[in-house]
Amino acid sequence: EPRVFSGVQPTGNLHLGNYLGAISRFVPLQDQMPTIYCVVDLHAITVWQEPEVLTRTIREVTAAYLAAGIDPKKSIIFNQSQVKEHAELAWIFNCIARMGWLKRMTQFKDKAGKNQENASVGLFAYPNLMAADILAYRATHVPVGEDQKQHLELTRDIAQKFNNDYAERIKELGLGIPNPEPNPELPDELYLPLTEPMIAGSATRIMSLRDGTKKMSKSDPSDLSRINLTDDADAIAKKIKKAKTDPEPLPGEVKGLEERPEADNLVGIYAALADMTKQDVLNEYGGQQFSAFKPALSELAVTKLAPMNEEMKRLTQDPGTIDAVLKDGAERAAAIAEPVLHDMRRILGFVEAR
Ligand code: AQP
Repeated sequence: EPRVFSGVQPTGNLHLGNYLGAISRFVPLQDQMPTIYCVVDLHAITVWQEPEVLTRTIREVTAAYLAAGIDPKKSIIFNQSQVKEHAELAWIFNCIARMGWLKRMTQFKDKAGKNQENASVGLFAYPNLMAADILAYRATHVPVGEDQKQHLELTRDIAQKFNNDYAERIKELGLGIPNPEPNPELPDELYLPLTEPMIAGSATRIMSLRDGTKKMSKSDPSDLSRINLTDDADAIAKKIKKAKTDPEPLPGEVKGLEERPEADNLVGIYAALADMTKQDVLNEYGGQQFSAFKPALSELAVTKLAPMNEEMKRLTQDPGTIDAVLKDGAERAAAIAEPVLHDMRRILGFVEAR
């Protein structure tokens, strides 16, 4: 059974990268298969969060989901901490994943910085919780940006090891599903699916507006580096005007964007916002200077983002409605995750209350 799961952390300013790389792509999927979209607050506390700010940001990400067009009747929208199965399964995966696997994760190295000794244990174990988020629903597809690719590979490794370690038990209990990708390294019946990342389109990695070699990020200290979903038209225009570029005009062919990270990024943003390919954009703007391209990009960004910005503002003024969406979503999410955890406890051999 195909099923989509994805999440966004409530950790500050949602930006254009989060929107184009993830949230905007969640919307069409809800008409294709069951979809579960989570506000991953347990992930957020792997680094310090001011409690009042966290509460506000959880509601803000929920508002962004709704304003982007995710329909709470079609999709399940909830925050992670309301469904206790995430934390429980993460513990089980802490015992499946190997230290060596986690030590290879580049995001941990980036986020922990030089002083790894002082990073929280949660930051190190973050990918296990992410695997739990996905596999508590036995989700098969995860739309994310390029930066999450390594974590999704780890999710597959965890599922694979679990399926292997408990192969006999899964069979005995009659809980397996036939392996859709027969492979000599795996048993012919699996309990956990091998999840596929969905990383596609021209916006899988939006870069900082100040440095075309760095990812656009919520935690970049420079606000000029990103377009926030809460920015108004003036702020968007100012940031695009100040965006770093090189002195050359835009090339006519995509190949001409190689070695020009800033130009490549701005063309990619235009393409993603207009739902065009980069080549389409260059067919229109190739040969032109940034002084002509930037105002066109600003206008497009404002047209696309302003209605969402308005709707987010309206929704965040009514926390009661947002909290009701989250509660309803959490109940529907728990109804899927509870039986999965029940099976997992049986597979592991735990004695449950009866
Ligand atoms: N620059 C980006 N381009 C495309 N996609 C991106 N995503 C993040 N940055 C970009 C995607 O957005 C989703 C949610 O991300 P997250 O909030 O879970 O965490 P993150 O990847 O750590 O995001 P940030 O904004 O970069 O936060 P910080 O600054 O805290 O590291 C994911 O699908 C992600 O791929």
